[in-house]
Amino acid sequence: MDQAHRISITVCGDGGCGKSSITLRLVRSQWTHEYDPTIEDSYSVTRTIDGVTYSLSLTDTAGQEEYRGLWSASNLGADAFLLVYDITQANSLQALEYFNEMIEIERETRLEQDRVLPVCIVAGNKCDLQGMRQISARDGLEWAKSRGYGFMETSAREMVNIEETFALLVKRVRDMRLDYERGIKPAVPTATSRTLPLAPLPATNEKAVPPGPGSHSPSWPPDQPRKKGFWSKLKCW
Ligand SMILES: Nc1nc2c(ncn2[C@@H]2O[C@H](COP(=O)(O)OP(=O)(O)O)[C@@H](O)[C@H]2O)c(=O)[nH]1
Ligand SMILES: [Mg+2]
Repeated sequence: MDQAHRISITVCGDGGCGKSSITLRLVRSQWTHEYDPTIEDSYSVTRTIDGVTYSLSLTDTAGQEEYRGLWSASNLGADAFLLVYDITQANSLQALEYFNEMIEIERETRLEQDRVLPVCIVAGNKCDLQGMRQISARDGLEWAKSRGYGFMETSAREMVNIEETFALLVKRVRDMRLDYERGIKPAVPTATSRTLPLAPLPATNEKAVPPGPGSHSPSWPPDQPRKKGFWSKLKCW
């Protein structure tokens, strides 16, 4: 397979957010409860997106603070980063700042060297744990959007948006490379340079907007129990 169809992805985020679970779900469809948080591992998997087969190499990093020193230059050299946080841990979105700072330095370096810039997608994981939610989808989306990154809520446990997240990532890398070949070089990624939302985000608990006049939404009020499949309808930014 030629280089154009190879994509390297670094999965990062705080310890316990579900990096290994997400990675293993994609690679092996496997769900187990505990993975050794100290282990950094790499995997290869192929996916066909829009008729083109890509070889993805994923690095599942060891996210806990004491192991961050193990982050190698090769992790930062990735074509794309999946920044994972845990929607049930209030500080886990903030923890992405650490990784984002490294990625921004990397972006500066690539700009200076006239290389293709990295693509970043943010994943708010554990969206099956609605009752324990600490970070609203809106806050996650805002964090991502303000940096020009894509956004998804995922559940490795329920296998929600796992394939979709990686498909989005592959498409953005593909588009970024095409732009680069055509001489289109964004100085900094901006929210407006990215794709528009595919669908409105579902009403989150605190900021639901009532339907407009004449609308008879059967799902109003938003607090009523949600039907199974709700999260599988959650679209990306
Ligand atoms: N409920 C739920 N638990 C999850 C999910 N993803 C991971 N976990 C659990 O969260 C813990 C940490 O997951 P792990 O993948 O080891 O996180 P890592 O340290 O980021 O690699 C484990 O107990 C997983 O079973 C998810 O989507 N939903
Ligand atoms: Mg892990």
